[in-house]
Amino acid sequence: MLERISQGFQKFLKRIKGEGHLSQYNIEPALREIRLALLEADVNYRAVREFVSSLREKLLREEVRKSLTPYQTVVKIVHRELTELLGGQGGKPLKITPGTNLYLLLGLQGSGKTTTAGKLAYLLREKGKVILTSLDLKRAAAQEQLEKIARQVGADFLPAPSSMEEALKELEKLRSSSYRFVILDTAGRLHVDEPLMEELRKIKEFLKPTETLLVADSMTGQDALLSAKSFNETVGFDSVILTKLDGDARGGAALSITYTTGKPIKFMGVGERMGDLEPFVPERMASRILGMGDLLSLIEKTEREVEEREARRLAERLRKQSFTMEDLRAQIKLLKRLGGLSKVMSFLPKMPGAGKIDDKKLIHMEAIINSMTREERERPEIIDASRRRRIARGSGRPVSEVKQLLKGFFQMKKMLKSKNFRKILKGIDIDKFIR
Ligand SMILES: Nc1nc2c(ncn2[C@@H]2O[C@H](COP(=O)(O)OP(=O)(O)O)[C@@H](O)[C@H]2O)c(=O)[nH]1
Ligand SMILES: [Mg+2]
Repeated sequence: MLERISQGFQKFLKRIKGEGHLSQYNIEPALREIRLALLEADVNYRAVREFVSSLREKLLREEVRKSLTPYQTVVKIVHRELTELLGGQGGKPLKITPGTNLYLLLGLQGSGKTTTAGKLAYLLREKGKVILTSLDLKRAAAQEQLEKIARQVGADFLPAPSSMEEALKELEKLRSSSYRFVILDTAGRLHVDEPLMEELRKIKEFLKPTETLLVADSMTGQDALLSAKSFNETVGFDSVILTKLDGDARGGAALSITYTTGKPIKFMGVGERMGDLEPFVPERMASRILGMGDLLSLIEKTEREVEEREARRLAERLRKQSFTMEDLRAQIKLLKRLGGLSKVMSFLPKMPGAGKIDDKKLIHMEAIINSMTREERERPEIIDASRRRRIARGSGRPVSEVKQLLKGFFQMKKMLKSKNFRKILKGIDIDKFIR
């Protein structure tokens, strides 16, 4: 991701590192590395010029020249400037209001709108009910593609009627439905074209979406910027989702789309799977570009991978109806580490009777399961009163708590056997978004 730009910054830092202190003379060749890299990566040339001159000015300030370790000061300054260019510290989250939220996706054909609609649904479904619908009324294939994606991520799908008027009326009705999120895919063209823009403008005017998001393909460089500009001027949008950052070594659009349009990047697509959409965090992206080993990202990625593996394993067990105490323990471990919002938790049934689960309670539950024998964990139905007493003693918890845990477990198992739950489970095709 953004390799070329990253190389440029690293060359810059290496040159700086070799200098005792910074001066007008030794800073120019170093800055040149950045300028070249940015231009080669298709960053808008005005953005490059402004960025480099602002950086130069800050680097040449008194305190940097006088500081004993200019290198670290420089890294800090460059990081801050890059963060600014990328949209500023913290980034901007997606706007979510109480009630039903409607998100309108715009973009050229092939930019990744339909895929992104699914990814967004996948991210949001932990927060509430999601429905996907496509206003690409002319192409039957567009409807089919989105319907398939909706099924994959476990979101609902609203097939569009054949006329735009009817479609908009249907959507208006959804406004006062129990859906928390309505995600609207639209038709795209290969190039910006007047009738399409007019249609999108009308849609936007009529529906007044909570947020209108431009989906832009980062691999298309300057074209992405140009089309973003015309979408901004004709239809207007609130924020940007950059796609295909995984595939591109240049990706200059990432660095100048905010500069060009004044609109923040909110998400980035980093692959073709439904889980491959990440919030865009400017300072983190800046760290990545500077090659400071994006520790945060790495940690998150590892967590996600462990979680996905675990999710798949648990789902398999649930399908086979062989959920045991051992699995409950795995679930508790995940809860402890990742909290209730994790992907796994979103499709596991809640433990009945457990009430509000806090960390202490989880530790106690785990202690109780740890005190069971292996056989008891596999077949908890054999746990009688004397075993309960032994387990209580072993875990240092009262017998009543052991009883409560067992009761909760059996209720959970019963729930797993229910038709309803099996239907839900069948609907989730985990392999679709876990490799
Ligand atoms: N590698 C990668 N491919 C993507 C990403 N987003 C979308 N794609 C692919 O881009 C192609 C076009 O996507 P699609 O959603 O149909 O674009 P649309 O015409 O704007 O609806 C598909 O093959 C997607 O799998 C991404 O973040 N990374
Ligand atoms: Mg599409």
